[in-house]
Amino acid sequence: MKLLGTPASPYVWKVRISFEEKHIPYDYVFAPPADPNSGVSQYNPLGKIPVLVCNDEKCIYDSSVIVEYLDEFGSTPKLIPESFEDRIQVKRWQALGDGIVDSAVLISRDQRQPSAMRQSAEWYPNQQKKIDAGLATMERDLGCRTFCHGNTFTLADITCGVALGYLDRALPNLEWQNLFPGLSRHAERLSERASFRNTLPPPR
Ligand SMILES: N[C@@H](CCC(=O)N[C@@H](CS)C(=O)NCC(=O)O)C(=O)O
Repeated sequence: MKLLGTPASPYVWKVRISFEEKHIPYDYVFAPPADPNSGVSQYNPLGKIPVLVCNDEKCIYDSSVIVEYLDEFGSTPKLIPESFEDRIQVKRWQALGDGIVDSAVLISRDQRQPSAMRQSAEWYPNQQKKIDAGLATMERDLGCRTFCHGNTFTLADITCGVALGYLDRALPNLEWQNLFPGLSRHAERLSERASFRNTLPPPR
């Protein structure tokens, strides 16, 4: 199996952590989506990374579908629980984490634009509000627990950790740690896991 992606993409990071947690071997191919020679559009009509190209040349995207695919391989640990209620809650955490990342990617991209090309003044607070409300919900739902959902590590923890790690890299001035001490402790715990350490994107 080969995974097309770049170290800067938080969605690729999420998939790479999942590969590590499942102990599944894979080839990681550096493939910037904007480079027409990267092959990304050939495998994903949407031209986005990550893309998983299986040994039978089947192509899988986006990150949530890839993780679900990987979760069927190997026995433990199960990243997405079997039971309906648990599965839905873990996927809700994923939606929250990915949603925070979506807004952070948009803001970070906009901040790198020349001022004449930047979004309007109303646009920015709207994206920021999604991040703030998303973090507040995560903080509340995590409470004092060790894992985002249930008593074991799941995809909920991966997506939460990726969102927090990505905020640190892409929007370092946000300083969310003091406002959300539970999330801050969880980010610390997650950063000590081998899967997070072995795949940590390089600093910008
Ligand atoms: N929902 C998708 C998002 C993927 C995504 O937006 N990837 C970005 C890189 S961070 C990308 O490939 N952008 C190129 C483009 O939109 O043309 C997922 O979870 O895989």
